[in-house]
Amino acid sequence: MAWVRSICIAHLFLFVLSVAALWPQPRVLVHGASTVWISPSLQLSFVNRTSASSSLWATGNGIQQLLGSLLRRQSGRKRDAAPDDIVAAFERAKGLIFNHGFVPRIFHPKNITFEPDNNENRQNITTLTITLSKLEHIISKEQDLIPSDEAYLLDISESGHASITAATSRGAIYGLDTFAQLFYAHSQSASESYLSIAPIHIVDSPAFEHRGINLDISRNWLAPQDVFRVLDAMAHCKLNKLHLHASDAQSWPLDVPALPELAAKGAYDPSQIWSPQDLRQVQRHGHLRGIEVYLEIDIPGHTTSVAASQPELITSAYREPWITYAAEPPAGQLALDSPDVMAFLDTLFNDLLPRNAEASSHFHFGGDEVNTHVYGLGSDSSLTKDKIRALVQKVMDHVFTIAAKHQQTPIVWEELLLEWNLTLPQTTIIQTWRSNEALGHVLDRGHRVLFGASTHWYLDCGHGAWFDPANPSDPGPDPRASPPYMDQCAPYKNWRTIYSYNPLDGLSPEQRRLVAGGEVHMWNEMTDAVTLDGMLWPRAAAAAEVLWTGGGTPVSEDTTRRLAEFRERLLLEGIAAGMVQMEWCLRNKG
Ligand code: CP6
Repeated sequence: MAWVRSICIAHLFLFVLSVAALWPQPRVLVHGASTVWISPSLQLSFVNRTSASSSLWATGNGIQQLLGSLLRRQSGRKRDAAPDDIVAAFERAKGLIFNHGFVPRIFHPKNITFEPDNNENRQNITTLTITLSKLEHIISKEQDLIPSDEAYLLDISESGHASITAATSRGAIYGLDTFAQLFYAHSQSASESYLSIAPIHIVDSPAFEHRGINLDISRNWLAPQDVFRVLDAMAHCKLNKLHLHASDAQSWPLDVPALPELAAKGAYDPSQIWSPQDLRQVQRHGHLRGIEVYLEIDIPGHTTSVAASQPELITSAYREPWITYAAEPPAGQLALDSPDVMAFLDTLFNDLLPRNAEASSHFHFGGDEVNTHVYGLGSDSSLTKDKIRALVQKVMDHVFTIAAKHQQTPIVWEELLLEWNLTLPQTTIIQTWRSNEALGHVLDRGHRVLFGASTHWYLDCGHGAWFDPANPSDPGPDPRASPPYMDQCAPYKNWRTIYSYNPLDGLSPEQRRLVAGGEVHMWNEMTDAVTLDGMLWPRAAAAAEVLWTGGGTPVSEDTTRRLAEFRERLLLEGIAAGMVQMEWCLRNKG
């Protein structure tokens, strides 16, 4: 058995009884070892000490204000009506605790009885108090944390007093998810739940404000219902941005009412189109979970699917061998010198941007893998790189003006800055992907930046299975071979690879401030609705912990155990997450 043991990370399960298994790990967690149960009729008590309701007290002079807040405290808190999103999050947390009660079946060695006796006298949590209140002073005084409107405090006493304090609904929503993760269901009675680490004091705040997944819905069809499941899982690991890569060369699944032919002809099938209502429902599902859903329309490359409805807008038809002029087949890009393209972009973005803006202040305009050879293959073979550059600049300037009109902060892929050397509005966020060095180059240019290098955070790598149409009998790339191959970033990145990515390595504190955060990438050439869950989870959760805590933490036995528990909680919700560790390792000591 020695060989099995040697490939296991899990070694010692000490302190099984008194350890919490939260994902992501809170920034500050202090706890004891007492058991507290939770009542299935748990009530929400909501207090608002921020602007709206405190204006009630702010009308009088200072003494009245002080009296007011004292009275409020003494009367055991004045109850306000909780906003819809907090009520919804509270109900979800109760559902997680009571409907999907999580019994820690395999995570502890069989010979340790860790479960409390459910017949003993109990301390019960009957009310959870959620307070909205300014938090910065508490956060920055108590801990060396970056102030954030996503911060929350969570306290549970040995006698069952439970409270969450946050500055915003989003903070409260994250606090509620942490709250739900604290409980285990009793194995004899799934509706009875407990925690065994009271008293608990948590001070939590994210290291990065942008913690995202880039989800491709173009190469293979993903339904809004599939994306709901992505959002549910994201909420549990405090990811807060879903970047929908909503168009690409192969299909155009997004209905744009101002351009009805785009999806009607560009989607794979009429049943594989997102209506405006579909998009709105996905945005709403995200909003209720503290997640901003934003769109990418990738231009000027990756646009061949536009040719299905408007062939005159696209430069090149398919030619052999594709590898000499395109990142992947079919090749084709916007005909940058055509006035029709400008008119098309006007109609497209004036339709999409206001709808995107309902849920997000960001819009992604793509800009990756623009290939000069494609232009050379078109009607005007005299287009040099310099001429193409001027045209790309002009087109991007045009769409940035539309973005400004709709108060959207543009995001673009790194090439527009690092390869094309475009002049971009200073507010533009640059998303890097080709290497981690790109991060430093972008920072040198003074732009805000997103990390997520393909060496560590590409979830699609390692399939090596989709074939080259020009060479159909090719068995596919050797995973150890180098480009040019479709599977350029092999091998597969397992969750430990994802977790060990330390994006800030080598950055100065000034540079660090311009790092907005990062995204893990789910390009879906070889992922559809059936395999999506297992491709995303638990690996995107590994990225989520890096984004929440700041990274640089080596994988330990504790990491493995916490992630294995997190995965078990996802399974209970019907999310088919992949494995973290084989059961033998989780069950055995040493
Ligand atoms: N699609 C789009 C892709 C990729 C990119 N953009 C990609 C490139 C290289 C690898 C994996 C994915 N499939 N639109 C690059 C940002 Cl190895």
